[in-house]
Amino acid sequence: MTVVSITHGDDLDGLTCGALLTKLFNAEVILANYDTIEDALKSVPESTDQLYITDINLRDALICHLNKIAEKTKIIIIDHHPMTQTFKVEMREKGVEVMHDTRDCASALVYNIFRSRLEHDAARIAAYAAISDMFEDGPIASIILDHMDRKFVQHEAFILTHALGCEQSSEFKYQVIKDLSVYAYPHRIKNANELAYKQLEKIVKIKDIIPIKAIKLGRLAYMECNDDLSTGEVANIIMDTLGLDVGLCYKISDGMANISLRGERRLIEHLGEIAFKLADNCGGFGGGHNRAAGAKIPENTLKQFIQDLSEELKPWVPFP
Ligand SMILES: [Mn+2]
Repeated sequence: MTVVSITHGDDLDGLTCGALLTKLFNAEVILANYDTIEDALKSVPESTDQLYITDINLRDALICHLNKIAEKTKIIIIDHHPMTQTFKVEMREKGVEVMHDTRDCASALVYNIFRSRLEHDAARIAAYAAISDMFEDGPIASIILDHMDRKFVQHEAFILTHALGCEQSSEFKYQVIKDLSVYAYPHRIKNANELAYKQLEKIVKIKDIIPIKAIKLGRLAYMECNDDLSTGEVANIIMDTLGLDVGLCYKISDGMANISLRGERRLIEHLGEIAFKLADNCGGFGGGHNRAAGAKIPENTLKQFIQDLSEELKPWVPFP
């Protein structure tokens, strides 16, 4: 049986899904992100028996591509990003299996579905993803983590998270998938420690720049980043450095702005829902989780997007 896995290639949750599916089915893993998902779907060979799509927020605009694949291939979507009802219904009508839960990370969902076929060590792989994706409190992840040496598993998860923040080459990502699929310890993965250290140094350097470069707007601060850090990482560091509720970071390429939003732990607003709505108004697309979201919009609408976002974030009222 030929199994293909299309998974999010930009973070550890996506890579661990790929690793578990490699372990289970010897799947051929295709790494994708929101820029490349369409091409990834088009590249699925017609001879594929099963296609797993994990940790990717599938937008309604991709339904036509999925329908075409579903004619020949069994598609299984396992994800935790908010999903429209239209999407779920349309997919299920085409025989696509949709396993969706927003409470855990995608890798914990994959682990839970196949746990009877996986070794005990697979739980660690899902735990790394839960920690990295900030889904430690999910119903599956919390049970897994309750039985673990939490400090050890957290340290391993963060070595890998930071290493991946520093080294985004597909060569390194495929090495990580291969090693995790045989339950390697992250600190033993080639170059992982050195890369994690390098990433921490990069973070410290960007923290020095933020107070000078970032612009504050109510509960939000924003900044462009053109270096080799990810917008998601920088958005988090903006929030951290300035002590504000939401950090926004963007990169411009080909007339489009790629935006990441990160919010503080107790944020009341849902950044994913806000990003979905505002990006749609701008003629782009967006979405994501409560405290971690993203959008891609035409560059000339960026100012409006930021302005609208600051208005969505009502002035914070301390305990009434
Ligand atoms: Mn995820």
